[in-house]
Amino acid sequence: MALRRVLNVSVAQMGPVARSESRHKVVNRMIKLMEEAHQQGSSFVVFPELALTTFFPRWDYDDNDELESWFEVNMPNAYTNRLFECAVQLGCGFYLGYAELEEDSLGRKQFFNTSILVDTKGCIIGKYRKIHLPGTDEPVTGASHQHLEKKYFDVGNLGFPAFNFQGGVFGMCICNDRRWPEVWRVLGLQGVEVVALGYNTPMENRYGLSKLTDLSMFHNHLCMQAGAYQNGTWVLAAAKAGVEEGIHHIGGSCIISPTGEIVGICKSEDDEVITAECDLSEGDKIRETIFNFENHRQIKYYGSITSQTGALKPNN
Ligand code: CDT
Repeated sequence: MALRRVLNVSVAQMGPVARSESRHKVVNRMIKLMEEAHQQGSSFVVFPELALTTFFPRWDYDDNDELESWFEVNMPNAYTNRLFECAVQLGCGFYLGYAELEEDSLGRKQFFNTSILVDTKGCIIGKYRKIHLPGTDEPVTGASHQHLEKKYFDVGNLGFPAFNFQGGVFGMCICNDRRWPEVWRVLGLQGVEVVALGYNTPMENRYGLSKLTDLSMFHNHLCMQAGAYQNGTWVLAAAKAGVEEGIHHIGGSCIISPTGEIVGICKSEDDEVITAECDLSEGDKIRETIFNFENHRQIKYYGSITSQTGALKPNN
């Protein structure tokens, strides 16, 4: 009989982080959340995208030093060390989103919106750098707020790797990535059983598509529930929620099962932990039947997915 592989996993939603809030204070909040996850019997906790700071791409910076101050050059570092120690003490691994500055031997700098998987020995066993960067590379005149991820971050250069972790296969993505089916399928093709992700999603998006709160939340869950079901994977999604520096971000952090059902959801827009028992084999049935990739995928008809970016209308 197949071994039951069951993990207790948590999502740690975070309330707003002020522009003036020190990393020291933010890490204190995160440690409290990790302790709560541990009390709930968890061995893995997911923190949001850019968890250590406010969502800094909402501003345009004249001063390069100020911009670079939001980035981490080393991980772990003097601020985050305590998180890594906590993982060891509590036997609780984690997913952490942060801004990463990488400098090569010639002093050339690259900037990434990054997430890592940390195990219960306090070791980084996986890294992902956000690929679908939303927003603009120049400030938008007259906008209520900026979203300058395209200006401040390089497109991730690690692909969508999956990792053997805690007895299962784990993948990662970050915020806007979750809206793209390609991400889920590339992870699905590596047999992921858990996808961890963090997000910062303004309630009112600047394209005017989601003026209604309901629609922002609906789209948030829609894409993740579809990704879960179509690839037979658990999804653990952590928001940075609430009104941060005047911008309202949705919460709705959740745990989604491989059937696409939401089995746990945060009720607040503040620091909050939810936990679920997650049978890593629960997606097997889906992956062996309706989404048996080997049996049903027809790759000779999927070429445009990788050869073409924009839509080309038929010319008849
Ligand atoms: N952080 C992030 O990726 N947020 C986007 C919204 C961007 S609106 C310009 C998201 O997909 O939620």
